[in-house]
Amino acid sequence: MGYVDEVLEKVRTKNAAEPEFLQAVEEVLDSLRPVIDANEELYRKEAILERLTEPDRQVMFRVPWVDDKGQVQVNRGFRVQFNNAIGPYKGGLRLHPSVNLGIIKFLGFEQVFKNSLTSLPIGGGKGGSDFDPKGKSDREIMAFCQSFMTELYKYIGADTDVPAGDIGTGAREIGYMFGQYKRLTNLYEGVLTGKGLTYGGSLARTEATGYGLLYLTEELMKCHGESMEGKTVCVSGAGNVAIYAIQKAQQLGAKPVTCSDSTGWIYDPEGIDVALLKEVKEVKRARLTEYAAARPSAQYHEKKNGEHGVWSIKCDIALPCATQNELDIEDAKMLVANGVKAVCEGANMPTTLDATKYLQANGVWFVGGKAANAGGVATSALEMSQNSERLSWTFEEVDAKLKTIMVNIYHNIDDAAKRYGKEGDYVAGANIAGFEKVVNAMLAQGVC
Ligand code: NDP
Ligand code: 2IT
Repeated sequence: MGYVDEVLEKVRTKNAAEPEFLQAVEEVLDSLRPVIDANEELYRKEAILERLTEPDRQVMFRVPWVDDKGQVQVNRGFRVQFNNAIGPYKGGLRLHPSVNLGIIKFLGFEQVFKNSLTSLPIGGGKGGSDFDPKGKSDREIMAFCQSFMTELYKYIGADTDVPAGDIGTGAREIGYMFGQYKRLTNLYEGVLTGKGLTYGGSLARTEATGYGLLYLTEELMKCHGESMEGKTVCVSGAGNVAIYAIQKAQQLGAKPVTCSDSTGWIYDPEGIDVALLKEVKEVKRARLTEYAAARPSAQYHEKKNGEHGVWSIKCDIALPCATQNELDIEDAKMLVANGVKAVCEGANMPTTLDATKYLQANGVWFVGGKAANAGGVATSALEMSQNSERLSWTFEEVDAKLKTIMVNIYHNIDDAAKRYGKEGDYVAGANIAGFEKVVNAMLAQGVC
């Protein structure tokens, strides 16, 4: 049995109850075969793949907090520090009832390769909790965040591990967590990114993941002789990534016509009204029904299992920006039948493995999340730099750096795919380019 299959077998046995983690590992190891085959003896001797698929450490802890009725609630907290070969652990905190260890491990594993692709010195980690922020008062959110940080602070630090936002964690939650970290440690340091602008946050971090997704998509289109001008774009999600993806798509002359949340989706043939979407989601924290109520051109559809939702709308470019496994094989067939040209992932692992293969086999330009959504964490690393030098850069400076990083990522993954005879396979290109840097660093640092 070849080295890749041997390790895959071991990973499946050891992590049988973690389907999302196995899915992420299978995608990466499978696409690394040409690189592994070329260096099999060395990598096997050094147990490179065993080391890459086992987190440095994983912390799980109780998070007790008191709700508005005086009732004590208990959630489970997680931080998985996956690999710090190229820099301190870096990655978001997800607050969603679906969170479990396997989900955090898949996100942490992907983060290692994504962070390497940014070209910045950041290792990979991820954390979160099964806490559901929906419907909670501000006081309840603060109580949870303070309790969460009361345990987490022992394991993180500006040069150790720097968490940030993800699903359910935005500026409000990062603020409460930063305040608690400061009280506990008496340190004012860049221990979290995505902070508010008055206490060390970076301009353009809020916009960065969505904007970065579009900078990469624009470069992809350009290199295939196309532009964004006049293109119809389908976006899923209505959170941080989706909102700023929609905004930048419009700025580049495209027409985003959909968005969605966990209960329903919008088709707005006149193009999404970003100001209204921001008001509904960022200010009121309301459902998309409120968007539809305020916008005559919008059609609202309840989410129904087995239906294609936003992927049933004819488009040139599809940008899944909600959550994992939200675009399956049936959705992929629908997109291909409707003539989609490009699919670029704003979310982490939103496309199932069979859907990815189907899109690629049908000539769709497909860029996975590790490359396409790396703009968020890249800008977090720029926030870390600003915190270290105790300076703040202008919006234009950060945005220009973000654009350069995303354009470079596209060319790096394109080149890596070509080097291994996989031209146009941007999934393989991203995994190979991300892997090479991390493995070089691991080999140089000895057995650890
Ligand atoms: P938000 O919490 O801001 O928004 C998430 C959106 O996705 C909401 O519209 C939410 O709907 C929807 N959603 C979440 N979970 C589900 C689910 N299980 N089923 C259906 N819809 C769901 O998160 P972000 O925009 O920050 O994150 C979106 C994706 O992008 C995630 O995969 C995240 O890991 C990834 N990402 C985020 C980055 C960042 O900087 N924030 C960076 C790189 C990747 P509802 O409100 O109804 O729950
Ligand atoms: O998935 C991701 O890259 C993020 N949620 C952002 C992580 C970060 O540290 O900014």
